[in-house]
Amino acid sequence: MSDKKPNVAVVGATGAVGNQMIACLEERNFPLKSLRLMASSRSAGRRLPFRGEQITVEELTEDSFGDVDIALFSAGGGTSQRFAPAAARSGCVVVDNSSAWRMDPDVPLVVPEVNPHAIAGYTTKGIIANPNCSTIQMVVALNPIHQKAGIRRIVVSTYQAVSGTGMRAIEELTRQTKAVMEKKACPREVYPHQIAFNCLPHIDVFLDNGYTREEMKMVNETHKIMEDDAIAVTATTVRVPVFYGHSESINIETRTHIGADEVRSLLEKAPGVAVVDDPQENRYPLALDAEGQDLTLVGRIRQDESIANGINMWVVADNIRKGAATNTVQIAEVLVEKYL
Ligand code: NAP
Ligand code: 3JN
Repeated sequence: MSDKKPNVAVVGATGAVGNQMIACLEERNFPLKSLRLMASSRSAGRRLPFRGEQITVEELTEDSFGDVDIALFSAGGGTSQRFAPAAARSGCVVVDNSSAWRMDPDVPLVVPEVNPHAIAGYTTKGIIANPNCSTIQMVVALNPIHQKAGIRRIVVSTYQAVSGTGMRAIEELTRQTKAVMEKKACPREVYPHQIAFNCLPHIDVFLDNGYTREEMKMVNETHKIMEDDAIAVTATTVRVPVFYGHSESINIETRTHIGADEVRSLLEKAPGVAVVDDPQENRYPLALDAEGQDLTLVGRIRQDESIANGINMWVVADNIRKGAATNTVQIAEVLVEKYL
C-alpha cells in the first residue's frame, strides 16, 4: 500500500469489543482511508458514530472484503474460523480477537510491547491473532522480568470482569444487582450461577484435565508470546462482579535472584506499564482506575518469602481496551507502519 492509509473493516462492530475498537481507531487517530462496520443480519442497518459521521452496519458475508486492506475481527471464534480465510484470500490482513487462530503455528500471536517482531509472520495465512485478555496483561508485566532474570514458574489467579463475556453479561450483572437490592427474584441467563455479589471459579468450558479453557489459554498463549515453552504456568480464572478491568494475583519463581526494588524499577521503565505501588498510602492497582485507559497497572510488588527467588505482584488492566481492542489496533498500527 503506497499512501499507507488502509481501508479498514471492524467485524463484530456492535459488540462490546467491536464498539471499543471503533473508539480506539478514533482516539488514536488511526491513519485510515475508509471504515466499514460489519455484524450479523441482526444488526445490519444500525448506524454507529465514527469521527463525527454515522456509519451503517453491514451484514458480514464472504464477499464483504473486496476493497478492505485490514479487517479487525471480534465476532466470536466460529465467525473468525469461517470468514477470516475468505477475507485473507481477498488480499486483506485479518487481526483476529478470538481464540480460533491463536495457536496455529502459521499465525503470529502478538502483544506489541513483547513480540512485535512476530508480526512479520502474517504473510503465510494473512491472519494475526490477538491473545486472550488475561494473557495480555500478564505478559506485558512479566516480560521485562523474564528478560532480566528468567522466569521458571508462574502461578496466577485472575479476577475477571463480566465485560469479558460481552454485552449480555454486562446487562446480567446490572439486572441481578438491582434485583438483589430490591429483594426480587434474580434472573440467570448468561452464567450458570448468580454473578452479582458472588465469585465464579469458572471461565469458558471445563476440559478433561480439570482446568478451564480460559486457564489453558493463559498457559499456551504465554509460551507462544514469550517464545519459551520451558516456563511452567498454572492458572485459576475467576469471574467477579466487576464491570470493567481484570485483576490478577501473580506469583513467579525466577532462575536468578531479583529483588522487589529491582522489579519495581524495571517495570517503571517498561513499555505499557504503570507502577502503582505505595501501600502505605493505600495506592495499588484497582479495576476502577484501570477502566478507560490502556496501561497495565502493577503493584503490591514484594518478595515471596517462602522461596529463594520468588516475587508476588497484583496486575490490573482494562480487559476490553488493552485486553482486546487497543492491543488489536496497536497490532494494526505496526502493520501499517512497518509491513504494508
Ligand atoms: P458481544 O458483545 O456479544 O458482541 C458480539 C459481536 O459479534 C456483535 O457485533 C455481533 O453482531 C457479532 N456477531 C456474532 N455472530 C456473528 C455472525 N455470525 N456474523 C457476524 N457478526 C456476528 O461479544 P464481545 O464481548 O464483543 O466479544 C466478541 C468476541 O471477541 C468474542 O467471542 C471473543 O472471540 C473475542 N473476545 C476476545 C477477548 C480477548 O480476550 N482478547 C475478550 C473479549 C472478547 P450482532 O450485533 O449482529 O449480534
Ligand atoms: O472471559 C473473559 O474475560 C475473556 C473472554 C474471552 C473470550 C470470550 C468468548 C470467546 C474468548 C477469547 O478471546 O478467548 C473467546 C474465544 O475463545 O474466542
